[in-house]
Amino acid sequence: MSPVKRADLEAVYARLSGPLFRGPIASARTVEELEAARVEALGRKSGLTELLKGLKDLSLDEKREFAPKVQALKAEFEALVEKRRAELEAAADEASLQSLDLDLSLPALAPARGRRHPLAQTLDEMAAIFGLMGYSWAEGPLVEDERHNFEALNIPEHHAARDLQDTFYLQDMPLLLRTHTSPVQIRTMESVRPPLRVICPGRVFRHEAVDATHSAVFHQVEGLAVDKGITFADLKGTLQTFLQRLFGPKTKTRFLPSYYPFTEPSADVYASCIFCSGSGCPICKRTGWIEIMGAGMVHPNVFKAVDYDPEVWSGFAFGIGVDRVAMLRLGVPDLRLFYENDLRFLKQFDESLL
Ligand code: 2NM
Repeated sequence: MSPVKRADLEAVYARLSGPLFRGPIASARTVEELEAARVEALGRKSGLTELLKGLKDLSLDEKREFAPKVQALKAEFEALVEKRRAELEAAADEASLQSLDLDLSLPALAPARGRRHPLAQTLDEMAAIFGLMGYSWAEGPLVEDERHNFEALNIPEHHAARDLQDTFYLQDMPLLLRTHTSPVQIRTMESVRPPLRVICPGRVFRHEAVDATHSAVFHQVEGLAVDKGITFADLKGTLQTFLQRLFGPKTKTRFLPSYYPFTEPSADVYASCIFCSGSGCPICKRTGWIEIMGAGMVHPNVFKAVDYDPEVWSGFAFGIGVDRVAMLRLGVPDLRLFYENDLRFLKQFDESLL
């Protein structure tokens, strides 16, 4: 390696370490300008690359002296480029924020929170009470056949309930929209052997004129308990416990004789008025009592239809209208409000209300 060569390298180094390349990097006003300055200082055709290549022609001692200086210069250039790049990007971010006119000190908008529909809340609470009493939850199809909706329930062919006036039939098909959730109890008995305790919550359909207290679509929680030796006393105790948990421990209950084709004997079940505690008010029509549910001992014909021996097994069943209970508990005067789904209405029912 000649001294001339070394003198050349020294000259290049001196030129490079001056302001010639540092200046354009530090004062670049755009990312594009910065990139051009970087190529000048560090690119393949730059003096620095020439220097790095020239190192191999130096003697070992010269290399030891010179190489670290060149490497340091390269590192310094690279650091300068990165520093300027960060400055330009920060300035660009700031400028775009300014142009968006954002106030980052404003509190964030709370995310919109949904809630259970008031009918679903009411249904869930009833189901939970039976859940604690050991009942399981069963669901079934909304479109049923006549056997599960009527025949197996001891509702004969010419019964009024089967009339087109009351039931939605599917066109040209032997199918209908279930008029109660009892077909789910029939399906349960067809598939499991007793003993059993089950509730069947869900949507049901009746061909009815709609008004403040009637809807063609409404909801039921029906229930069924079958075992050896179940009596009407079990029915009374279970439903009294249920109503006291639903309406409060001071609630009194009353059972009046009634008629359903699928139960014998049958009863309508009343709770003492939750508004006047029984002293008489417009809600209970001055009677002090509000009719809440129907119930009874399962008719032997129902057991025969599902191949349970009525000489061995007995049971009680009951049906509650969810919509009416929701109206009473939430103070809603018109059933249609539950089905219009106006958010201004629905928003009033926090899930903690019940
Ligand atoms: C009611 C009233 C009385 C009832 C009976 C049955 C079944 F399937 F076990 F026979 N399910 N639901 C029943 C009994 C329903 O609703 C007012």
